[in-house]
Amino acid sequence: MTAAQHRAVPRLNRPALPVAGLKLPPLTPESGIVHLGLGNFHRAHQAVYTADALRHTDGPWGITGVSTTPGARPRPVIEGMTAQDGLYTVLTLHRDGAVAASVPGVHHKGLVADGQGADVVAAIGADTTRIVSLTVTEKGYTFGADGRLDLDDPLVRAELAGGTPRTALGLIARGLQQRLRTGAPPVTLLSCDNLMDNGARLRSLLDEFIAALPAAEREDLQAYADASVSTPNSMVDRIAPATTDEHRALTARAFGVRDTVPVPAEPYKLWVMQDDFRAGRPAWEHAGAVFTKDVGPYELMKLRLLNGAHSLLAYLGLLRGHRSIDQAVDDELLGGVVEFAMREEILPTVPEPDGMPGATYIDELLDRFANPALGHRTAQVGSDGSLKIPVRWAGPLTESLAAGRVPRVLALGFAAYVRVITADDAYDERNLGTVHDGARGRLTELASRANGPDGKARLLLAEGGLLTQEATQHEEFANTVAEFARILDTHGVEAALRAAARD
Ligand code: CS2
Repeated sequence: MTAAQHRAVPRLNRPALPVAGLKLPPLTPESGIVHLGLGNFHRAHQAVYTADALRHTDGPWGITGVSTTPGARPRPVIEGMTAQDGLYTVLTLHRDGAVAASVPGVHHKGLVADGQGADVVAAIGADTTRIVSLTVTEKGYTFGADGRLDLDDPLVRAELAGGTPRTALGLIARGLQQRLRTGAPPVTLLSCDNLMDNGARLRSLLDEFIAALPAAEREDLQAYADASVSTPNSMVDRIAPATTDEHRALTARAFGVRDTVPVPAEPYKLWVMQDDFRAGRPAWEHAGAVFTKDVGPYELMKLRLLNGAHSLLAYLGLLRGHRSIDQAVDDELLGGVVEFAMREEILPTVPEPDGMPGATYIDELLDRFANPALGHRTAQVGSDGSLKIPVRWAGPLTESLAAGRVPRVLALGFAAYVRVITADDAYDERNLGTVHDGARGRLTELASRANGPDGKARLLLAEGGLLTQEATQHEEFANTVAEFARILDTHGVEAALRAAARD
């Protein structure tokens, strides 16, 4: 399809539906959910579960979507959705090339945190809001290297002093303040990010935010948060890569609508959460969500095996010149080494939730990673490693070392991360995409103080703030990381992978 032909296809909006099997979803009556973080993950996960739930039972569960991307325009997602009556297409991409599409149609309204902070606070504070959910990624929680609220962050400081908020914590705290003032009913804060104990984590960061407010504001708000706010833990899972022009063209070609903001996603999805909702929730169980008291085992399994292996494939894949995760896992040497790490290094540190045997989960993961239709970029998964590695690798590493095992592939993964993060070109000049990381400057500066690749890896291990003390102070582990850093530098990634596989 030429660009002119593409422009001639009707734009996705309510009047354009139904078309080619895409149905017009019913307009939900009320916006009971304010969602922070309008990225692809939310749009392919919670929005889809909510749309499915609404097909079974009515409810006031429309979503006000808040873009939390900082900075000025362009904001393609919110602008595209606004131009399309809040609609967008989810493209489910199967391994064999088959494509299915649906339009969730659950978003009522879009707001931008950076510029419309007061409106977002008003939405969170509204009587009708029952759930405030979040997919703001690890960095959206504004914690520092010690894991606590970063009181040195200029945004956090300004918001504590009364400035219009735009961070997730600031928006929520001010929204709760409004609820307290107006006597609004209780509310649930639902974190859907890849953080261990994400609900409890959100709660403690919120408590820290409230504790740092001026005395006159602090007490009542803390009492309100204690009495009227729940923060269930959840495990979320669906691979939903970044949208490309190919996805836009596919939507036009296969479904006859021009959508500037479709979301590509894999067929698999899973959502496990604690059933602790203070003011009701959509009947997500109709869409396959699992409710359980203890989400911990599911979180550990998913964060360590899926996300942990993803990060290994990303850094080692970048070094091998692979642009996407499927290419990385298809690379026999690399795929084999990562599979070994999943089965032999990570799995022994993971509890198996009921009905989810680890070995089967690994089989499924290898199949999901190998889906070539996703085109999931190694540079995308490799971005923000400074925040992801502590969640994904630190636990398995620390527990293996405590049990007397030195996980060699994870050590190689760490050396690979150091190499990627300290590279001059952030991988953009190699046509592999840019690896973004807010800590790049700090880590590169730190590395510049050491000599040689092994010295740099040792220093980043010791002082980079990425792993636990138990891991950073483990001599044999540090020696293994340094050895791999040296092999990567002198003999290349193939030799390093062979060395990791051999011993
Ligand atoms: C990925 C995740 O980008 C990343 O870091 O590991 O986004 C992953 O695709 C999701 O967690 C899958 O549920």
